[in-house]
Amino acid sequence: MALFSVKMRSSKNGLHISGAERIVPEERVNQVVLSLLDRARKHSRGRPDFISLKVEELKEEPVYLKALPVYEVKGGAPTETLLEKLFSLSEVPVSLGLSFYRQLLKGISPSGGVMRGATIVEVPSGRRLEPDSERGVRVSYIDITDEAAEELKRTAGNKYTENFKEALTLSTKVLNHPDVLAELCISDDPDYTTGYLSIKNLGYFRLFNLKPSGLPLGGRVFFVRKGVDLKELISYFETKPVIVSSVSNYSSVSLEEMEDFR
Ligand code: PML
Repeated sequence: MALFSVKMRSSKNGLHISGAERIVPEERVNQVVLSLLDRARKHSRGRPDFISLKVEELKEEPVYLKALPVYEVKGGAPTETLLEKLFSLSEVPVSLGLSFYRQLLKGISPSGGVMRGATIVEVPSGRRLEPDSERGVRVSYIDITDEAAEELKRTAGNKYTENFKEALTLSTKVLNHPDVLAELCISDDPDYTTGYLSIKNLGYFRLFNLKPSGLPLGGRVFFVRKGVDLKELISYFETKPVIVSSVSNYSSVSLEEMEDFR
């Protein structure tokens, strides 16, 4: 059965308000278009004066993936201490990881603001590889099945948010690329202080106070292996359809328990 990508983005006075996408069978396209339209019009960031809806038949079969395992990082220690420990479990040098964490909090675009897409960082050199550092690289053609989303809601309980579902879907696609070692994400929504670090072969680590409340800065950093085929990597992020069709565990981990991941 033919599958369709449905994408929505909205803005006001040229400034981005919201965006979302789905991949659905033909018979659900009308319903999904209406629900994305509804979502665009009721966004907490304000009433848009521009909404774009794009419907497109997929030209290739999607890859079906199991979501990354999720670990809620228990608080107690300073955020940088938690990140230091997590980066030490990855192939990203701790000093490089922390330096990009600080850059995200300061505004990582050349003009000192938020990038629309992600930064790509070569490990271990720290060289930025994204062709346009103001725009960054977008990850597109992603969705999660209703069944997997329901299961995620059940396992995450009161820690579930739509932002979390969408971020886990995106990160599952990103980490599935063999040359991606880790992804660091801080929301640019001033009120959303939960972010994550996903680590190759380990999972998605949720950190609850990754930035101070009220800060309108953030973004995503993809840490990649030296020698990566950049053209192929960007094409994978931007064009390969991926559907998350099942979920893994949702559990919590303390600073001390992180040692068990070694
Ligand atoms: C975003 O705003 O796009 C990032 C959302 C990060 C979600 C983190 C989480 O709740 O696990």
